[in-house]
Amino acid sequence: MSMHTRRLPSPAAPSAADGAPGPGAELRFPAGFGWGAATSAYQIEGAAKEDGRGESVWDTFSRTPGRTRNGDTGDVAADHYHRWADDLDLMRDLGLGSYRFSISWPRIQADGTGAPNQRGLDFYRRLVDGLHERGISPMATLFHWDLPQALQDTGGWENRDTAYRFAEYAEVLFRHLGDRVPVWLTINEPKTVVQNGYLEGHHAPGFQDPQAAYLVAHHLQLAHGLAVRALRATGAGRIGPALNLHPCYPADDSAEAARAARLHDGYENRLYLDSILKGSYPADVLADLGPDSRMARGIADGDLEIVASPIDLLAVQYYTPYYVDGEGGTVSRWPTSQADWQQIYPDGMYDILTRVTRDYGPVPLTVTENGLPQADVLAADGTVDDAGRISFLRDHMAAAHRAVGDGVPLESYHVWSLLDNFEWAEGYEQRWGLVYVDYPTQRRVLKRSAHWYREVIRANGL
Ligand code: GCO
Repeated sequence: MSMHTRRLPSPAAPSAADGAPGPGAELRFPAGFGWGAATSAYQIEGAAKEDGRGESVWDTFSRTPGRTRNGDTGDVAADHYHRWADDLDLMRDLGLGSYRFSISWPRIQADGTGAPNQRGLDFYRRLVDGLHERGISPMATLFHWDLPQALQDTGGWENRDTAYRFAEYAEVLFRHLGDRVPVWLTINEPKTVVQNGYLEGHHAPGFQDPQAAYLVAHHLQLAHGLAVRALRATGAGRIGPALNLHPCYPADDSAEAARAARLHDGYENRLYLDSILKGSYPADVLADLGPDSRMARGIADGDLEIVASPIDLLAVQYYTPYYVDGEGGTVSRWPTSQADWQQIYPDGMYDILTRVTRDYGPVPLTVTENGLPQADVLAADGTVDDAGRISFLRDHMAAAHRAVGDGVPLESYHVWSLLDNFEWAEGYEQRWGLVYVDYPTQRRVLKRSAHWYREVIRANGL
């Protein structure tokens, strides 16, 4: 998600304290609230060439010189494909109630079509069974960016056909795992594929083509809707999209900044929310793209009804707000994390959750990602002291709690991420995990934040 921002002086201290617990205070979450952690297949599994797995666009991209930091790839990653049982034990020890993971499409269909690969299905069957054995509820994402390369070779998400291939792949999974996966998420962050993959080009497939980008935005949402329909046809579980949402604030009091922030919100949020929850793309974004855009020409009759197929829940991923100036540029107002695109602003969590409920009605919400990267260090005494992550999580959880108190139907919260992992173009330098991964040995070490999170889960609050 890297953004080019310039920095404004902070007008005031971050208002994380609003709603955060004072000394001795307790913020309890509703009974049954789900505490979880999230990962994705390419970022943790490794085993890139095993058991019939095909190539994905991320294999191609990360193996292309100059595309990722230090030339890092997901070939080995956190070796979760081999260490899954130990990783599940760690999750149980933390007390997780929910585990959000993604399924690698090229493990299920090496070329993205046709008969499924039994060994790929077996891996996820073992994983899901292992979760149930440990009392952890599986939440499976169908697509977290690892498109089979063979489908990219026929146009990838620019090709409308890919949406139909996705629905077939989804149906394979619903048939094989539908009896034991209660919650499915369709497409992870369609916007990031659009912006990073097709506008800025620093994610796979690495293009800089605005016309293609918004056609891709439509096809990803068509794919989402087709998968929702496939689930209804085959029966089991709940389903929804996973959207990264960003509150967009005017950077100053001018009318120009207000207007620009509104359009920015259209591209960041309403382009995905209005379509899925209201059945129409936002008029301001469509007007801005123009009537002859590839996207506008790519919307067939009936598509929006498919996109807006009723969902059971909406997964929200929150990392950062945007401040938009009168020229439509973004400016930075709060301290950033190790990721220069991430401004630390916990109130943004409250704002985005309450806004979704206010504007789109009481659709059940789950936070499926929230977290921050640090250059965590394994100390000689075997500990990893990530105090910054603890305050980040505490402040964001407090903001989510405040939203629940104001009527937001939030049912669960997942930290990004369970494990340190392959952070896309940033390779392994940024560590996002609750659990430290010592890559040379693949040893896992619970960071201080993991011990802290275990107590949050036990208390069901802060
Ligand atoms: C995303 C993805 C994750 C990232 C995380 C940190 O939001 O980019 O869903 O795969 O690793 O968000 O950037």
